[in-house]
This record gives sequence, C-alpha cells and structure tokens, in this order.
Amino acid sequence: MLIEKVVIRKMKMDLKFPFQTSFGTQQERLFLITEIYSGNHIGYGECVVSSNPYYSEETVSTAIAITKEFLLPLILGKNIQHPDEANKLFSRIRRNNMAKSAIEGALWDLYAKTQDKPLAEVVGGKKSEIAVGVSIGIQETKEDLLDRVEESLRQGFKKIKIKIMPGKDIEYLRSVREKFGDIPVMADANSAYTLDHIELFKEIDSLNLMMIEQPLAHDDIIDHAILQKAIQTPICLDESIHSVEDARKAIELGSCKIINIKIGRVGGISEAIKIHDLCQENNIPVWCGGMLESGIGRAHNIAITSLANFSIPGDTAPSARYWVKDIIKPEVTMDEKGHIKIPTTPGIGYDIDRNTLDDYTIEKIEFTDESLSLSN
Ligand code: OSB
Ligand code: MG
Repeated sequence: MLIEKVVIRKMKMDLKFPFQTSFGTQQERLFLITEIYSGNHIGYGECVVSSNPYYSEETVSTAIAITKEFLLPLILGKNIQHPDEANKLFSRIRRNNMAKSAIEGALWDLYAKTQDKPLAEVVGGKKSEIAVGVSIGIQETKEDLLDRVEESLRQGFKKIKIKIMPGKDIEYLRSVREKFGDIPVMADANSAYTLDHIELFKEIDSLNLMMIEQPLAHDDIIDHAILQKAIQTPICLDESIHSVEDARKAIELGSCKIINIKIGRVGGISEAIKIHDLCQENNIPVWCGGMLESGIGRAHNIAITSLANFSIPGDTAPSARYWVKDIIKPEVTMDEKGHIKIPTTPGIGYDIDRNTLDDYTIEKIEFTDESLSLSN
C-alpha cells in the first residue's frame, strides 16, 4: 500500500446526553478522524482524544502535533505491506497511543479493503455477532439511575456498567441490585479511590458485581494487586494498561482478573490483539471499552470484539445511543437481544456518510509527502 495522502479532520459532535464520570462531564466530543489514501481506497481511523487531558494525557492539540511532526513522516510516501508495521515504525515514539492508533486503525481499514475482506476477518475474528453492554454516566439521583438502568434493560443490553464516584457508589449500586435483582451489572470508578477506601470495597463485595473497573490510580498496578487480594469482586483494569507489557505485569502481580481493551489507549489494533492473546493464554477474559466513539471508531471496536476472548459484552453501544446522526451508513444497530451483527463487507464494513462527515468537520488538514517536506 503506497501511502499517497493523509487527511486529518478535527471533528465536533454533540452527544445526545451529558456523560458524567468521576473526572468530569462531557456534552460534546472533540476528536480527530484520519483518512489515508492509497490507489482507489480510503482507510478511516478515529483518534479518541478529548479536548482535555483528564482521562489520559493526550488531547486534540497534542495528537495533531505528534501526528504531523513524528508519525506522518514515517508513513507518507512509503510502501506499507501490513498494518502491523505501523506498531514497529511508531515504537520509538513514547506513548501518544491515541495519536498512533488513529493512523494504525486507518491502515487496518485500508489493508482490509485492499484484501477485499471485512476487518473482523482480517484481524482473525470468528464471531458473526457480538453481545453489547452499555455504560451509564453518574446520575443526579438514585431514581435517575434506576430509570436509566430500566431503559437499558428494556433495550436489551447484556451488561450494565454504572459509573461511580465517592458519595455516589455503594448506595446507588445497592438500589440497582434491590430493584433489578440478578442482572449483569458492574461499576467503573475511573480512578476515584485509594486504598483508604478498602472497607468500602469489602462492603461492595456483598453486591456480587461482575467486576469493578479501575478503582485506584490511573497509573497503578501495585495497590490494585493489594486490593484484589482483599476483595472477591474481580478488578478490571482500564487506565493502567497501555501495552501488552503492562498487561503481562498486571497479570503477574495479580492486579486484576479482567482487562478492558481500548484500541486508542493501547496504541492500535496490533497491540490490542497481542493483549487479547496474552490474556487468553492466562485465562483473563477481556472486553472492548469505549470512548464515546463516532461510527468509525465504533466499527473498529466491533471488528476486534469478534475475537474469541472478548467474552464479556463491551461498551460498543449502537450509534443512536450517542448521536442524533452518525457519520456512517448504515448506522450501528443492536437487536432486542442485545446483539450487533459483525459487518461482512470489506474494511470497517460501514460506508462513510461524507456529507455528515463534512458537517461535523471543523478543520481539515491535508498532507502529502511533498507538503510535509515543505512545512518541515
Ligand atoms: O472509563 O470506560 C471509560 C468514556 C469516556 C472515557 C472513559 C470511559 C468512557 C466510558 C464510555 O465508559 C463507554 C462508551 O463509549 O459508551
Ligand atoms: Mg473505564
């Protein structure tokens, strides 16, 4: 694949609802879409950054800078045989995983299109449909939370994830257990607690949650190991895992029993597959996390979830949960049993609605081999 041109779009899309986590509230998404041109194909990738560095250190501005100055010179005008090469080409650049994965994801889409195969098949996925979970943000009151959970169960979601923070945790979770009984429910703390809260986690054990996601610091695996030894509820790591090496160390230490894999957080699909495989060898189930993606990032998530060890429903809810209008055609839909069909057409398997893509684009930057050498 000769990489002829790359287009970076700065996007702004309004969410249907404000999404609150322990680190802040989001009402819109500011992120990037990457287009890679080769022959008569375009590969699409999504950079799942935000406008602020509250989930991870990356932002829209840092991703544009790293992409322009360091990532694009490694691929523009080059011939790339397989997207795994990006992982190696980019390995010298520390972190900046979301920036890397936007390009890497576009290369995977491009590669699958040149092979005339669906992305899910190209990554080695065997499923024809996947089970889907939903992530419910922190609500003003317990009653609001119960309404959201009821609605989600009615829609068919196979896993209910509830965001928690100090003051809105055990009582909120208990009210859900009391009202809905034995449903598949879990909590996500986004690093809002410390080992000082160990008694609270022991109490949460009595609620029999499927797991608790990232209870402690975003960069920790030591305290998580201590906590995991003290409680029954499986710990799932999100923020702490950026690579297959991080996953290996967390597994060796006993810091978690489950891992949430986000393509953006780990620097791309190649690394995501390595983590999937390592976890499979160690009997650690994984699931695909979400970053409130547009249809393009969502399609990549759906494709990797077709791998066998993604055995827990992921945060891959359908387009209509987030957007009045998504940028793909058809939009991602879920049946009443909580399943999404894996697309069978080449690449990410959804067409891009170019008019809607343009409507949400607030800035567009084009790069060719020549333009890059001019600006350097
Ligand atoms: O921690 O999983 C998280 C969204 C933004 C940042 C972090 C997280 C989330 C979600 C949303 O939980 C999942 C989704 O895309 O629906
Ligand atoms: Mg999380």
